[in-house]
Amino acid sequence: MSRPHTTTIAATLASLTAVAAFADVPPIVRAPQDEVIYQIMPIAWRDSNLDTTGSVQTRFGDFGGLAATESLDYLQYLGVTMVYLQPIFPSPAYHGYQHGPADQLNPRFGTEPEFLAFVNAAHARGIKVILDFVAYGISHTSPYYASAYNNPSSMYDRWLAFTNTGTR
Ligand SMILES: [Ca+2]
Repeated sequence: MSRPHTTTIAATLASLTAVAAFADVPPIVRAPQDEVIYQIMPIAWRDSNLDTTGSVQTRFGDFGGLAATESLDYLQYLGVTMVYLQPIFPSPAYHGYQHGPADQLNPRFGTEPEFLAFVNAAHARGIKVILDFVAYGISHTSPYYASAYNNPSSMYDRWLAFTNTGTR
């Protein structure tokens, strides 16, 4: 018997796969053991828009920074064939490992066209892009959490364990 959340996860993964399928340049196929993988925490990578948080210039990394010629030149110089991006979904956590809606991109990093521009530029250099989708943890901003909090009849109630301490 299929559980409701199985359908939701499948829809999310299908959505992410669909985004990848819209990339203009298909990736080069290699055996996994032949890949040279480089892990990137997007917030700590190259900034392209001199962003600020309040009055502080934070210059967080973003999709434009990933797609920058200097970034791709560096990765290519290292012989990288696959970039592993830590979570790029909306999240209250800087590292992204407590995500909110997983069918959206974190606007801190840019837009979907900017993300796809990075993917296409990477593919054009023979570099694949894989995404870290966090299936084991969500944040209080997740639609699953919002539905299940104080609502045992939620279809997501069984996904989460709540305590009675009055805290989330
Ligand atoms: Ca930035």
